[in-house]
This record gives sequence, C-alpha cells and structure tokens, in this order.
Amino acid sequence: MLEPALFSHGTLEGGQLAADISVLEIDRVAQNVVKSHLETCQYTTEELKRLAWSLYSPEEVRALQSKSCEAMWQQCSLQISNAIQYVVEFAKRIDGFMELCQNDQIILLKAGCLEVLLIRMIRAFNPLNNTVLFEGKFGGMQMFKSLGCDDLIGAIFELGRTLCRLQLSDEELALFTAAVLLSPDRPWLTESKKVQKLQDKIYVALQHEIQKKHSTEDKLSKMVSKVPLMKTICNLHLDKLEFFRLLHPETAMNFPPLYKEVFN
Ligand code: CLR
Repeated sequence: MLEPALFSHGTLEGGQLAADISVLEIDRVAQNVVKSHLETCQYTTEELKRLAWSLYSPEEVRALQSKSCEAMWQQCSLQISNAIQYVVEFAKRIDGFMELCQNDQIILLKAGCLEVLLIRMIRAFNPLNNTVLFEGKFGGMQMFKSLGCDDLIGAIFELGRTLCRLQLSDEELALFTAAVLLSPDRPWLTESKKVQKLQDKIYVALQHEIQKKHSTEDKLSKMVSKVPLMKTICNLHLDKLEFFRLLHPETAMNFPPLYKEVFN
C-alpha cells in the first residue's frame, strides 16, 4: 500500500529543482557567476592567446630543471598562492557566498580552491603541445622535474588534457568552478543545506547553459565525472607537501602565507 504523504513527496522530487527555480532566477545566477569569473580570472582570453606563443626555450627549461627542489617549490607555491587570491575574490562575488557563516566560507575555500585552480588551468593549458602557463611563459611538464613530484605533475597534465577535450566555454567554466566551490559534502560544514541550495541553482544554470549549444552528448555528467580525479590530485598534493615539509621545514615555513593557510 502506498503511503500518501510519502508518495506525493516522491513524485515531487524529480521536478523539484526545475519547479522551485524560475527561469529568471537561473539567468540571474548565471549572470552573476559568469561576471564574477570574468572579473577574477587573472588572465583574459586575449592575453592567454598572445601568451601561448611565448614558450620556454630548451635552455630556460634546463635552468628550471637544475634548480634546487626547495627553490622550485618556493616558486610554485608563490604562483599558486597568487592564483588562489583570485579564486577567493571569485568566491566572494558569488551571490550567497558571503551570506554563509564565516566558518563555512573558510571550509569551502580551503577544500575547493585547488580544484577550482585545476579547472581554471584549462584556460592556461595548451593541449596541442602539452604546455601550461608558468611565470609568464608556456612550458611542458619537464620544467617541474626538480620538484620530484613526477606522478603529481603527470596527473595534473593528464587532467588538463582531459578537461580541454570537453571544450568548455568561459560560461561553462565559470558555472562549473562555482558548483565545485559550493560543494555541500565538504566535511565540517555547519550549514550544508544552504550550500546545497546554492549549488543546485548553479547546476541548473550550468545545464541550461550547456543546452543553449544544443549539444546532444551529456556534457554535464562528463564534467562532473572528472571531479573524483581532481580530488585525488588534491590529496596527492597534500601528501607531497607534507613530505616536503618533513625534509625542508625551514623552506616550508617561508611559503606564502595564503598557501600555508589553505594547505596547512
Ligand atoms: C592555473 C590557472 C590560474 C593561473 C595559474 C597559476 C599557477 C599555475 C596554475 C595556473 C596551473 C598549475 C601550475 C601553477 C604553478 C605551478 C603549477 C602550473 C595556470 C604546476 C602544475 C606545479 C605544481 C607543483 C606542486 C608541488 C604544487 O589562473
């Protein structure tokens, strides 16, 4: 026998999202997130197009490779720290983020900012020659050799290639990074329901954005299916950092404050 209340709830659930969120609201969410992304993406698309031509010369790559592990970690942590500042600014401009309690804001940023950076990386990643932007020029994964983290770097470049294949527009990228940032399943969140509601809206907006280009394949699920790989990379990064800290505590102490704060 069917329990009436349960049944009606059950039938509602499938259409719940679409029913609760009006087209107007979806547009407002999309506009806010895309604007926030464009204002905080660190490099414009034009800048990146121009920069794609400036590649590190073999000598420059050799110079990077012969740096000490400590010096290279220092340089990378500085670049990452700079990029994180833009992600923090992005988060702050997303409607609803600043209305979360400060505790949750910090949890979301600490847990999500590297994932956001990894998605943002595709703008600064050239899949044609497997290069990424590092300190103003493009170079391959060999340039990070002295870090002694070939597995981590390999995974990051692999993710770059995989994500590039999805050919995300800036709008899709903006909404995807916002959705990843507003993940309600991060441990220790106090108001995860509130976060869930924000994320739901962003995913509806993202689905809507994808449909505009009337693509038949399920792009959204392809995008979401890359999230576990990003989590793996984040954990690998934390492992490497922990190991580095054991070997070179004094260098790690001098890492940029923001990098230390996020990955402490
Ligand atoms: C990501 C997109 C940002 C700009 C930016 C800044 C720093 C870059 C990062 C991007 C991509 C990944 C990157 C990083 C500096 C070092 C790091 C190239 C382009 C590489 C993969 C090395 C990681 C080293 C670990 C030890 C942390 O808008």
